[in-house]
Amino acid sequence: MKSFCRGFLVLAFVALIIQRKTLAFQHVVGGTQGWDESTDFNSWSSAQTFRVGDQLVFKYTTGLHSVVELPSETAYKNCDLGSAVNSMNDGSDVVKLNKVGTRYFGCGTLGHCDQGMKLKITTVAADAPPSTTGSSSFSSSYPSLSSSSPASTSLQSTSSFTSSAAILALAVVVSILNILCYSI
Ligand SMILES: [Cu+2]
Repeated sequence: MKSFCRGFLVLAFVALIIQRKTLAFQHVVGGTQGWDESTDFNSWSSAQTFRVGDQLVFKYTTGLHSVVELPSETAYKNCDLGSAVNSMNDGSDVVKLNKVGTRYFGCGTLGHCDQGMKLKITTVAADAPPSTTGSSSFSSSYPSLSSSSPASTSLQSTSSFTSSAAILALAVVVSILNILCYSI
């Protein structure tokens, strides 16, 4: 009975580690201000760690703005919307960050990109350490679990919160199993 219990415990730990590594985070672009001319996208993006598997969500009023993906640093700097490689206008546009590298976005509405409504982000490997300083504790890599930054907590989406809650629940289950195993 004891060995069975220990075996199950190991499996539970493995499940916990796997889920931790595959957790996708949704970054709502611009935070609570969303995709808007008044948002400071440089300061928003510098506070984020974008990882392979994460998603960007552009939230804005349909018709007022749009999202175009630009192919290069030059196109980004010059707001060369004619070179766009992708464009979206649903008001809640999701972009999957599926590989390491830099990506560029701008608003497709005339003049908005030139006013600064553009975003440049760099995606790092899924297991890369967070860009912001912090301890290497379980919670530091993901803003949704961090209590030190109320601003980033408010950025979390429902789905990333659910994933984090699931991991916490699993961690609690593993802890309980651990206690049970040693008390048999
Ligand atoms: Cu716009």
